[in-house]
Amino acid sequence: MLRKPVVLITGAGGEIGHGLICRLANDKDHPIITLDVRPLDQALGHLVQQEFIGSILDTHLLDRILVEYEVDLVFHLAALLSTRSEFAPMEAHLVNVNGTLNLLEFAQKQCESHGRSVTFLYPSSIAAYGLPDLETKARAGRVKENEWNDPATMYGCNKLYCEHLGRYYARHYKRLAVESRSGKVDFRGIRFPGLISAVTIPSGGTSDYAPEMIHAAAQGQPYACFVRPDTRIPFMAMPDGVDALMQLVTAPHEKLNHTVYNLGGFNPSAAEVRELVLAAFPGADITFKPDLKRQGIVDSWPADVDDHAARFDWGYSPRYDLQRAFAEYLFPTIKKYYSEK
Ligand code: AKB
Repeated sequence: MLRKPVVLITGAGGEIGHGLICRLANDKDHPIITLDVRPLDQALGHLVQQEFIGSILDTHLLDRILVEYEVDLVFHLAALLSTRSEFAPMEAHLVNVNGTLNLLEFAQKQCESHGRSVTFLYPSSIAAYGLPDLETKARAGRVKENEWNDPATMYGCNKLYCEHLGRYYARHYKRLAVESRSGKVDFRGIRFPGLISAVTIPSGGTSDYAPEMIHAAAQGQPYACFVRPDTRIPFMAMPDGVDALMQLVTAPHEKLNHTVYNLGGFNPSAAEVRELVLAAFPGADITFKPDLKRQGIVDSWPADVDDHAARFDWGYSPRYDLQRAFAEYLFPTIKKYYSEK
């Protein structure tokens, strides 16, 4: 029996996976298989060829997938986010680092078995940066990929290290072997800012205050924001995040001068997000009750990122600036979403 060529998405039930499955499902050339610890929502489950329920730490399960399928493209989305990782750093390291290593090894074995390269898409994060204080953060402005790589969270350390692991598999894997085995895994990373989706609510992250504020207002629930009003980090609308992943997949290898790219979208302060939410949902009850510890994490992330490299190398060009994201995507989609629930 021939193995079937497919795309593998790990952590498929998460926020990015949700948007990505809907997008990839339109493309009949790319049947999807997924791996997640929890079953997918029924609506998503119908869009995929096979759903594996299990952990990225289960190497027997990965071997089974290797035997059954030819994978040319991996979206490795499974991870514990920053807030959750800070409560369980050992578990975070296990899932975020060992899990990623398992998937890189899986991709390498896939290449060696079907003889083609495997494109490996890895969502890194602005958490890979660490600014020591607010004064430095203000002075640093839009940070470049190679600046301030001193993450102050377990999640950020995991992301930065896995970027390096990806580069190792792509360029140096088993460099002392008689026959070179590197250059088979085509690792491509994106350092995502906070992502805001109109149809899913994040959990376990520290950029969650913006989407939480919007979704609470849309449901008529009060919300106490856990960061100060002047807090500023970059965000992007989920459709732009999914578009970017798809664009980076198809970018010609020779155009890519980096293994990991910053992406920016817009970077409102928490107070500016609140104002936009109040304009769309007048009377929404949004207050500020900073949690100093979570605040410290967000304060260590840059106020904005320099995404010139992505724009230049593979034509990244987000559809949504701040106004358009709220007016044309978030508010209409969220209102419809909750009215149909
Ligand atoms: C988190 O808050 O942990 C994530 C991220 C910025 O990577 N949303």
